[in-house]
Amino acid sequence: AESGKREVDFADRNETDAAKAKRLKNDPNSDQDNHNNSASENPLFGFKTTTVLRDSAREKNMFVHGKLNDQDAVIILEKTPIREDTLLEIFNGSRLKLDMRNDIYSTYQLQPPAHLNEIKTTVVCPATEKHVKKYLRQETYLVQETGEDYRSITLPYIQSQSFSVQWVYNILEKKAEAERIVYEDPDQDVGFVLLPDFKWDQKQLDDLHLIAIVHRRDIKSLRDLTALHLPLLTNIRKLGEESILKRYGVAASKLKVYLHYQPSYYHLHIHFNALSYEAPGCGVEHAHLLSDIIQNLQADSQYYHSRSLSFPLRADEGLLSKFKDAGKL
Ligand code: GTA
Repeated sequence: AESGKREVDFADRNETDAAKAKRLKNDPNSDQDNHNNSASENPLFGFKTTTVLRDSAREKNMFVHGKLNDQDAVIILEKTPIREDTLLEIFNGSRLKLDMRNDIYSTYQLQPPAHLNEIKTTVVCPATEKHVKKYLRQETYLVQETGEDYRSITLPYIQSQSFSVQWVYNILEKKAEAERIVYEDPDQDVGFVLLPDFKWDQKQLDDLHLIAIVHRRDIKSLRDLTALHLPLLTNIRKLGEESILKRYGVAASKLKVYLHYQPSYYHLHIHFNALSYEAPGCGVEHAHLLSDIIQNLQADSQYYHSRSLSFPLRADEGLLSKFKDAGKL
């Protein structure tokens, strides 16, 4: 399929403008630059932007809130990394427009073939107010939560309002993303499903990101873990690392394997990231290395029940108000 794709691109590049105009007149849909301009071909057709929640010129992404068929939606647009295996096509198959030339320096606007100019697009629709807040750029505050704070403040809050984990159950029940599963241990006690995180487009290994979702449905987060869960955690580490080595050729020594606290989704899942990749949420204030968790539980079964844990909260997050109301901030 790959060589077929290349042939089409080369053919397109050699086509004269007159020949292209003739081909498009006979079949307007034959041009790869043609846009899908109806709702049936393009589910984003007619999207009405309400506000840009955040954007970053450095990360080359934009989080947009708006209406899609009268429903609230969040759309995340993200330019994808340039891949080494596409360089030949970029250099030989692009249109170039000179911006400026000075001595040995020159800059261009390069238009690569359309398939190398994609924008990774994530759609959340219908989006709840909580989704909109999650993606809005905001001040964050570091909270220190004791075990008692967890039970009296955090737990009642997350029980009353947290993101639905329906997407997680869909994965475990093979109702969604079944074809993306990289590995599954079906054991209902220590088993899990390993699959690419939806932030990873799987086109390059530099930003490798998979998640292991446990089959058990009774573990919300790090806080629920005790030494009884060690067989589950060591199983995920061992089999997760082995399957990533087998599928992607990435060794355990090139991975960071961690849990978020607080997570967005309260069904235990473990992140596997390329070591050198600065994934959103992998900083020290948010991520706990799986190997540290295992050692802490080996030393003290109640470690995560009793210890204080720190985590960042966004300014308008309800949980932050609860901590403020309790005089903890
Ligand atoms: N395969 O349907 C799904 C799915 N959903 C709904 C979420 N995930 C999914 N994966 C699959 N299919 O890594 C993934 C998420 C995330 C993990 C949940 O599950 O991509 P978490 O519970 O620890 O949540 O992990 P957390 O910490 O909030 O992670 P999340 O959602 O990645 O947000 C952290 C920050 O990352 C955000 O504040 C935002 O800055 C950034 N971010 C989120 N989504 C994107 C995106 N699509 N593109 C770029 N940046 C993003």
